[in-house]
Amino acid sequence: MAIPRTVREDFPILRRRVHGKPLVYLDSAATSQKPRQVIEALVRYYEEYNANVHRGIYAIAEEATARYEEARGKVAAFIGARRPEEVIFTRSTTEALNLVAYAWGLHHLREGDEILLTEMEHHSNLVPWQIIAAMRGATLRFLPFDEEGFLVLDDLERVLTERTKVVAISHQSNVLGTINPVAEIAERAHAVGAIVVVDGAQSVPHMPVDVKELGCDFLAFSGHKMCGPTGIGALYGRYELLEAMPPFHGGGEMIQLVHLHTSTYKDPPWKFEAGTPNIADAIAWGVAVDYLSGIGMEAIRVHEKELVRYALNRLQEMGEVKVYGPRDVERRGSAIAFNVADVHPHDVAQVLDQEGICIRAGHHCTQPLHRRLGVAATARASFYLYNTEEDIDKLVAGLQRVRELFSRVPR
Ligand code: C6P
Repeated sequence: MAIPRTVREDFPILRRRVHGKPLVYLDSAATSQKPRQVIEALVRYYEEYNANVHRGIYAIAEEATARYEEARGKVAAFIGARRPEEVIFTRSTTEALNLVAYAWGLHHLREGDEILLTEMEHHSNLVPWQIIAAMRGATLRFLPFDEEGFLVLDDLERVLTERTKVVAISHQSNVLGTINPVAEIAERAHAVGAIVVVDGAQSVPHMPVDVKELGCDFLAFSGHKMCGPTGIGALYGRYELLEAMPPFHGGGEMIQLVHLHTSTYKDPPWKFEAGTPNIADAIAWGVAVDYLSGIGMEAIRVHEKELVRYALNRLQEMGEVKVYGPRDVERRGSAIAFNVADVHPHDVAQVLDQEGICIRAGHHCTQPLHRRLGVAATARASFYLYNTEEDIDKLVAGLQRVRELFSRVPR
């Protein structure tokens, strides 16, 4: 394995037992576990320098401000942004995508304009665009995916036109695991004058991501999926675009001058960070970024590819397990959605839970994707740097147990 087993010692929760069994955490696509370093950074902030940022002129407030802005710099460098000011702290990927949809979309989209999405989008990269499209009289169009779970790029000719103003796509599907060719799509989108919004919720935590290489205009991602705390995420935006955008939320901290009828605003990114931000979590996210960088994103990607290869083989050996999404580990990430014969995924998850194994079951906030697959729900196992082949062996043993239990049910 590319990452030593000892990395698990950094994650206190992995010592837990559930239902008397050691915890096997296979739901990192929903949220990752947190290393001790990140947990300690949260405690340190509250114990040593808890103060509001950009306001106080006393020592601990200055310390909090410096650490908060330092975290912005770390996150910006992590995704290859040209400057820290291109990173806006948000609550999550969801809030980041809503920020672009409202602040950019509401002001640039006109009747007859088109927004191009894919059929594999998470609701976070679909519903905000539905809302804005309805408000502006714009139309949504969709790039389909094929039987293997790859986007049908040949269809770009048909769906990407002079009317397309936004192309919003996920970098990596949270269900199929597919890694989409964002750079290629971005080039085609820019050629027709569209902006490119990338949902990086599932890619940024798992592989090296560089916004310059992707060629995107916006990138949304969440701290909690990459060893950071919940409640913190970011929107990367090209600085010129951020400068031209109106604010998303109004309030304290985002203004320069306020009169009774009008106000002027700060420069990006502060123009988009109204009110007291999520200070502790931003700082701890910076520590998470240091942690991941210390291990190396390339090493994490290699580790996950090995796990996925192993898991796909083991699941295939089982028979009666249908895996959705590509088999080629070079073109997919580490979320594996599957179904076990006709056993409902909730039953699968419940049986696994009794073995201390956490997976997710349901539609994973991708109802249109599941409709396209022709199933109401799937079970999903997802891996991260702390998972091992032994975890996958336990998953497979748990699934054998599912089969034993449900083969007794008369059909
Ligand atoms: N997917 C999953 O279990 P938030 O919740 O805002 O941090 O992230 C939203 C989001 C956006 N895009 C993609 C591709 C995602 O996978 C997610 C979150 C979790 O798959 C929770 S539904």
